[in-house]
Amino acid sequence: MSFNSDFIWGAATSSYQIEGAYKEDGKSLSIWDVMCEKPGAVFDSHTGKIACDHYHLYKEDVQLMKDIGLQAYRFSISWPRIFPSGTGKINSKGMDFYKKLCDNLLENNITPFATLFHWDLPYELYTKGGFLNRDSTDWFAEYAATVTKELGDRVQHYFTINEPQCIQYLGYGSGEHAPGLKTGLRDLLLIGHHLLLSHGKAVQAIRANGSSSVQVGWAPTCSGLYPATEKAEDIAATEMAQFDVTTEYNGTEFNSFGLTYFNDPVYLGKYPDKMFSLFGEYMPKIEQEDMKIISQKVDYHGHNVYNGVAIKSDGKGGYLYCKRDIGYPHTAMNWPVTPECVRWLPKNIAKRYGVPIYITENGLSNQDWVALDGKVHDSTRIDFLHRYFIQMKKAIEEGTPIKGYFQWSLLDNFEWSNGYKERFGLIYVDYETQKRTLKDSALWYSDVIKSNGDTL
Ligand code: GCO
Repeated sequence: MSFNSDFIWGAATSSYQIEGAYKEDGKSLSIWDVMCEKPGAVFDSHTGKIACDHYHLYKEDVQLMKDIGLQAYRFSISWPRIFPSGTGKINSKGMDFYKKLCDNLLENNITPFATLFHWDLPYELYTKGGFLNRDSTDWFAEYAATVTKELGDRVQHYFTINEPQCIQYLGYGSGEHAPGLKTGLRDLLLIGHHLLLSHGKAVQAIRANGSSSVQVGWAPTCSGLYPATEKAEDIAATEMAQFDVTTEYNGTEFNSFGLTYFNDPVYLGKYPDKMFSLFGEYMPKIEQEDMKIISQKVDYHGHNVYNGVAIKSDGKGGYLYCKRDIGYPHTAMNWPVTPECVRWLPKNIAKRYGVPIYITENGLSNQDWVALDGKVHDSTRIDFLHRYFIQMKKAIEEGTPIKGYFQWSLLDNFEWSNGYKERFGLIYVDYETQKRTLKDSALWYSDVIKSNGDTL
């Protein structure tokens, strides 16, 4: 068995990272617009004011997607374009942009997958407490209801929230992301709970307001653990590690990057028991209906996965994280290249939660430039994707229900605190001229799509 005939090959982006037009047509500022003004917050003081100017160039970008042969496109909607004040009066001009984008995608046979929230919270809502405020769950539900009603039949696939882990920890723990705060454990756990509740309320809102066949899930991330060998004890140790809750991650005191902390509530209707034993009195107050709302049935699970760590058994019924080899392969952003994560993580997700899965992000930052012949020869990206696709194919052959794959990213774009330093795109963007060039990897991906993976 290979990829199913209905397997979906796509690419992904997010609003703040590509759109630009930061205060056009009634859009208000998001927390990222404000973060970019903070000295030292973003590499070389880059901002998303113009980014890839996708707001104006979206038709050209859709044509490029068509040239590559993408079957689906995952993009996100900018909340401050729709609701400049965060709630209340809709800004129709902002909404029109997404209607036109979706119409254009559909005319070109590209299925839109819309993410409602990829981190660009309206600044005005931040001043009201953002996700620290329980009201945020209702603000988000109102926004979700409005967008799905407005987009109607155009969009059948939604993701509520992208990477709650990063919103919570990078935004409010390490402060590396907007709003750039360093709060304590109690606040982090409270934000986590409000993100979960926001997701649940948005699922309800989408079902109540979207088209009759609308489908919805969310798109978290986590490290994808894989066994050091295929010995049964290492496979069992990997599962144990993947499902575990720990306090520490990369030297932090709080690990929001595990799988089960954010996903057990959504799929099993409860936090892992270990959350209570580890964090006890710091856990948020859980109101009576909360877990029921959080665990609304979803249609699929989206997962952003880039890398992971090899795990082995400690020989005593526990697990050990393996040290990386000296000189291990890593990307321009220093992320390790670990293709096995796209085989084992989805397998373990499906095992624990029994849900169909979309890989909603995967890819790498590479040192790309336009060569003397005018092309972009990103052979490293081709090799990276090839290795990851082989592992994804293995997972599917083993029966893991992966329904589609979205490469991150369609375009080189604004990589948060790294600004434009990192290039993740299948398409090279010259930020001075906004000229786009299909990289070699885009052409290679195009062949993979055409053959539905048979060329791998
Ligand atoms: C994330 C975000 C993307 C990033 C990408 C590369 O995973 O952090 O969803 O916006 O750009 O992952 O870091």
